[in-house]
Amino acid sequence: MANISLHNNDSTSALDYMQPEHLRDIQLVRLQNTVKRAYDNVELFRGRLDEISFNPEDLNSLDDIAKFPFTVKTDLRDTYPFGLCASPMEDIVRLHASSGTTGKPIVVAYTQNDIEVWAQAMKRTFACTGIHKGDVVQNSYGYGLFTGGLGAHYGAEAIGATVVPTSGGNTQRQIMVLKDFGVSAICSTPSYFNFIIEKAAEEGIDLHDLPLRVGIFGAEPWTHEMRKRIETESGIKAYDIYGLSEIIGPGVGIECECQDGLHIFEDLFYPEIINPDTGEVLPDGELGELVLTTLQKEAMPMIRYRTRDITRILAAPCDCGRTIRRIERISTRSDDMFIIRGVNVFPSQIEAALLSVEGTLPHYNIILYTENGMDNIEVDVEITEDIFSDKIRAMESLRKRLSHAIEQTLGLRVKVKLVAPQTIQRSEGKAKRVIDNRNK
Ligand code: DLL
Repeated sequence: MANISLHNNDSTSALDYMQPEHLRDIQLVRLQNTVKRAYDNVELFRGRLDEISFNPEDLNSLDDIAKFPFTVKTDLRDTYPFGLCASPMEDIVRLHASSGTTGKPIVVAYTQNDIEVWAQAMKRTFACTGIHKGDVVQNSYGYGLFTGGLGAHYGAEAIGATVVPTSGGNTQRQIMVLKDFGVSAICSTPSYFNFIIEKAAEEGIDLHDLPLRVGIFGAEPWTHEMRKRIETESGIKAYDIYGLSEIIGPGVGIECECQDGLHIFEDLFYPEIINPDTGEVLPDGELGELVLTTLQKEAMPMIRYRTRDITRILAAPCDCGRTIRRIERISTRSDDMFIIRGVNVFPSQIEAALLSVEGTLPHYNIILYTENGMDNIEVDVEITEDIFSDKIRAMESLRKRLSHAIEQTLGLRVKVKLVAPQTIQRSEGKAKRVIDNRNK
């Protein structure tokens, strides 16, 4: 193995253009270190590797990874709060937590080195979107236990940009900052940016007139149709950013200027796609669940973590020239799916159908309910003021077009309700659009 630098602290973006053999060499050394660290310091990993009689010293090929058992979210819950830590508490300089809908959150820990690796991952993330020194980055991801705020913050500083740490919420102030501080890039959830667009319009501000050029949107699923809406309404280029607390936070993957899949920083995170039902590893190009192994995390190494996020690896070279592979935009999580009258339905399919029809706004709710023992879907969608104040006939015609578009996509008839602008609750972070009232 010739002359491989295992430290990515100085030159960053060069790592995105490595020869695949070079990358694999780096991945193998880092995987060996990670597995050894996990085995030596984390009871759960040691127990699982002992169970399959695997000695970390025997790991000599990347293919060995397929032998390891998966790690799942309940492993973090069961070992709450620090059971998966591989570093002593005095070496841990930061804790974050992901809220989850029920029970205890999952807690994630970072050493100083982890924080630096993360900042470099986020620096590369921003570089992919053309953000550079001299840009003013408004960071509207929540600061706090959520990884979005501080994750993006350190990366933007690392690239030399000016960060405005607005965090989420206080939308009027967000707009003032956008307008007055020469902001050229914004980080937020796509749903929150939609809210900002709407509020700005109410104040008579057209985002096309501002220096804002780039949006870094993620932390929740969004569709191509939503991207088109955002780009048209604001005149900016909207990039999809992916990440999860268990692996590091934001900075696992990002789109480049081609906006055709998200590059994964493969020297830091080893991706696999599996069949979620059987656990079998699938070849590049096949749709399945993304499984990630951290290659440089110290405080909380993660081996074969099942993300529940559904995607595929796009192995074809990207036109941008980066050699790190891409994953397809994550349209759904395996646990977001619901089954209605025998049909598998993903919320993103409904979003795509709704936004393909003119006259709708990107604010909607999906309500699941039971009637006469049958499960049904009602989609409440806001429509533009023009249509809302128009004749009943125009509204009925729009409602029919929407029902038709959804039926075409799902193969299922659903109830569509047009609601007045401003009726649906806006989100300042991750949107919650599915309301499950079944059997209530
Ligand atoms: O959402 C980290 C993050 C912050 C990512 C800011 C991007 C920007 P968690 O709160 O742990 O971490 O949630 C992770 O959110 O497993 C996905 O299901 C979902 N998710 C994150 N980014 C995307 C995306 C942060 N671009 C979970 N598209 C993940 C679709 C996403 N889903």
